[in-house]
Formats: sequence, C-alpha cells, structure tokens
Amino acid sequence: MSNATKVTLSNPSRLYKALACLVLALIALQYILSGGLDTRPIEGLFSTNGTRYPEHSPRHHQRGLIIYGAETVQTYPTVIVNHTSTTIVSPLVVGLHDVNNATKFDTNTTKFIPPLNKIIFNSTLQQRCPLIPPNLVGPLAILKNPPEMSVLETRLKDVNQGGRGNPKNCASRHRVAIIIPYRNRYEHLVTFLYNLHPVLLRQQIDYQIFVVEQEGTGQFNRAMLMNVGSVEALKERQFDCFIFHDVDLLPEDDRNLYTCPEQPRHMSVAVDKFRYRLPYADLFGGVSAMSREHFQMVNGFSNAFWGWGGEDDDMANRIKARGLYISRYPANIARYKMLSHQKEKANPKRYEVLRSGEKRFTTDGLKNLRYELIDKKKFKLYTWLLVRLAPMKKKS
Ligand code: NGS
Repeated sequence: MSNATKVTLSNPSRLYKALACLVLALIALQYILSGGLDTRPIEGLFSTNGTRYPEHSPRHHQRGLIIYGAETVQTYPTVIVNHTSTTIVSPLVVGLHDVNNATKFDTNTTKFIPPLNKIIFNSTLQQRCPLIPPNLVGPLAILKNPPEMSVLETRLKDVNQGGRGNPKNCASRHRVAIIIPYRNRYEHLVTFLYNLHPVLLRQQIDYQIFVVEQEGTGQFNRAMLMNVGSVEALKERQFDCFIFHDVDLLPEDDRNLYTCPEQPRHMSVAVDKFRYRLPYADLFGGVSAMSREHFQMVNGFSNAFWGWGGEDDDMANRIKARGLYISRYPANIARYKMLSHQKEKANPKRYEVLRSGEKRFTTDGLKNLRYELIDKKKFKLYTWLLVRLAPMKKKS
C-alpha cells in the first residue's frame, strides 16, 4: 500500500473531499460537453411577440432552434439555424415558406415534430423590432408641394420597387398592405407618397403600397377596389394587416401606427376638413385598418355601392354583426389633413343599399367579387393595378 493511500484511508474526511471534487469535476465536464459554455448570440425559443419561452421549456437549451410563432405555436414554423455562420430567419422569411415544411412544436406532447425537409436559411441575423419604434417624431409638418415623381423616386432611397419598405436593422412585427382605391388623382398620389413613405419607414413596418385604379369612366366603386386590392396583395405575400386609405388623406402624426391592433381600427379620427372632430361614432371611412383575419371573416366590403357613400357604413355594420368593434387612437394622434378636391356625386341609392345590407353580408363581398386585372406594374414607389370591375349579377 502506498503512503498516499495509507494517508487517505487513515483520514476518512480527506476521502470524502476527494470524492466530492471528482463528482464536481464530472458535472462540470458534462456541462461543457452539453454546450453550457456556448456563447453564440441567439438561442432559445421566442414567441411572435418577442418574448422568450420560459426557462423550463423543453427545448430552451437546445442550440440553434428558434421559433417565431406564438400564441399558436403549432401553426408556425420552427427554423433550423445554420450555425456555421450566425444566421437566423426573420419571421418575414418564415412566412413565405410552407409551414408543413418546418419543425413544429406540439404543445400537448411538448415534443418537436421534425420537418419534412430540413430548412437552412442564410439570411442576416436580426432581432425583432422594438414594440415602440424608436425614431418617431410625433406631430408632422405636412409637405404639400412634392417634387416630381422621378425626383421623389431617387430621394426615397429606402423604398424598394413596388413601393415596399422594410426596417433595415430589425425584423418587423407587421406585414401591412396599404390599399388605395384610385382614379384620376395623380397629383394627390405624388403628395401622398411623399408624405407617407417616410412615416411608414420610421414606423418600422414591413409594407407595400398598392394603388388600385378603376378603369373607365363608369361609377366609382371604392369598396370593390379595396376588395380587389386585398385579393391581389395576398397573391404577392401573406400580409397580416390591410390598411384601406383614401389618397387625399395625409397623417399629421407618426405615432398613428399603420398596423392592425386587436380590433378593426378607424384611423382618420380627426380630419382638418371636419375641424378635427369625428362626424359620427360609426364612421369607418377615410383610413381604416383591419387584420387579414377580420377582413376575411366579414367577407370584405360589399360590392354593391356604386358612386359615393355608404360602403364604409356597411363595413361598420359587418364589423358589429361579427361581434367586433371599431377601435380608435386618441384624436390628438389620429389626425389627418385632407387634400382639396371636387366632391364626387353621391349615390342616391346608398341608404337603400345600406338598409338591405345585412341580408347580403355572407354573399356579397369577397365571395362574389368579379373583376379583371387589366394591367399591373411595379413602380418604384407603388404597385399599380388597373382593374375592370364587373357589376354584381342581379338576382332574378
Ligand atoms: C357619410 C357617408 C359615408 C362617408 C361619410 C364621411 O354620410 O360613406 O359620410 O364622408 N355615408 C353615407 O352616405 C350613407 S366624407 O365627407 O369624409 O367623405 O364616409
């Protein structure tokens, strides 16, 4: 027996100390091997609102797995991050891919269902944008004398072809299609783009502006153009929010966020033309925001309003009939200036159509929308759609 062994055996407290050291060393070794000292910048699970899943979440410590997707975890893809470089997919990119082709998290079994094909993305590392955009300025000076469109195009460098914008250094929380029913208002359109793009960029929204022009000289159908805009926008990307916007309204405060909250939102609460007072409680005209889900739930706008007036009131009725309600930001923020123009001829039948609207809620709208897309162009500052609207078939 060696001296050392003799000492240990003759002194049991030393033996315990040695054993304790050995156990600690083994624990440390296991920790290191399981990646405990990994300092790569992003790991963990995130929900769509940017919060981290709780520490006890089964995969919290699994490196390289990021979930964007949230309240309904099962329906959103998990992304396998390529860790040879520190890359991660933004929700923007995820949205463009088939969710069936991605890892899903089963909340019942708390297990991951593996993807059909492993997806490895190589996009830039991006954190979600903050809830409150940091560069807002509040009240705005309205710019009423825009330069020519070609000059504006070169000035608005951060806008991409088709009138798309996207925050540079973070992944936006909102995918918004701005839909403008339009005819013969080119000067207004330039002024609108001049004022609106900088606001949307500051608001860190992932957006695209769609100008939906009605062909011909027949009676204007604002609601139908907005329905067309929503359908055509979704052919491009899975927008989660629609903002229906008259071209003659310019926001006076960039805290009036161009996003869709929990409930449909009437945005043009205080307009200079109405001395900044809301004309009536159910007004939903001018500028309004609806999530894709809600817009489809109410079957879009009615197609039955030809000529000025009533279509927005019908939408307010649809919203209420579905148990939703119109929400608003405070009037000191949701302020707009209206560009002057000749008032269009009101539809003499609008009250009649409005009164009988309820019985058409489920049939008249996105369900029976008929139109022909005559032309489509992606200009630098907007996507332009020229459409021929088909009148609703009369019931015999
Ligand atoms: C109501 C119209 C709405 C319109 C609102 C404000 O009278 O469509 O005025 O119009 N309803 C009917 O005519 C039934 S505004 O002056 O802002 O263009 O939105």
